[in-house]
Amino acid sequence: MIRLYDSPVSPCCMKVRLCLAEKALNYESVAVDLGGKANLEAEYLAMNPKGVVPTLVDDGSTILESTLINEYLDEKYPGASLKPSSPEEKVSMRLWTKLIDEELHPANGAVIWPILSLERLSQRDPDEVIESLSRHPDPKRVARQTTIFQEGYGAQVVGEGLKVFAKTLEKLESSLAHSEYLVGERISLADIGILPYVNEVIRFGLDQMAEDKPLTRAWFDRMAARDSYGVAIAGVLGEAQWDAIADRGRKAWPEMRNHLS
Ligand SMILES: N[C@@H](CCC(=O)N[C@@H](CS)C(=O)NCC(=O)O)C(=O)O
Repeated sequence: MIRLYDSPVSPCCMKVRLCLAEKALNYESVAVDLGGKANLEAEYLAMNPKGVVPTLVDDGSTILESTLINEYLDEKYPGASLKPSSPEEKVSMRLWTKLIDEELHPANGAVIWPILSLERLSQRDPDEVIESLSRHPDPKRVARQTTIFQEGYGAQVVGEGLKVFAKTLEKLESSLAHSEYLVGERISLADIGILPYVNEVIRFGLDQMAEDKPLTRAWFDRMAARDSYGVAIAGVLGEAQWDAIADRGRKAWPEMRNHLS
């Protein structure tokens, strides 16, 4: 049985759940309570030394890194292939997944983390929050989260992250002028990888960023109409929880938007 160490709103976990759903694979989801720092407990760190989700355990092997997990699942299991067939298109697909790993996901930590966390953290003792943030093994993550906790949405790092999101939306819009999907005419790991981040823009109250991106909106609607979106993304939270997140994003947007002017 495939086991996924999972968290509902983590885009990296969404990406893996989308892949599992597209390949119609059964799996057991083990919830890792990120708010309660279960990812930093010794038992979890022994499996995933970076203290992050997802972790996939399959056939006695532990597979880390969401992009590699999706490549692994696609290689290992039959069913619809989620990679294009030509070597050139495989490179195009991996340029997208590389962009996600190297730029978009780090930016996500600056743009989406505050929407999910700041309100909750602001109700706690600040010294205790800073101590708890400092326990993460990745010093860059600690520095980023601490700065955002102290400076809020005006922090420079939030602006830098937003610019990465804006640049990615531009790139999506121009790529989608040539085809229905990011690489060629069918869904691939590139679409699956980027969908959770576009979902955040649209459903976390930042939808004004995609206002002038009709092709990206139409691609999002096509992706959201698939069964995989329902099980891997939409269905993991109740409507009231989605609305509450979107509300926080909408309240933050006027301050966030200043970074883009
Ligand atoms: N490169 C990793 C990144 C994983 C990652 O950053 N996961 C986040 C959730 S999306 C996490 O576990 N954060 C825990 C924390 O910040 O304490 C991957 O793609 O799997």
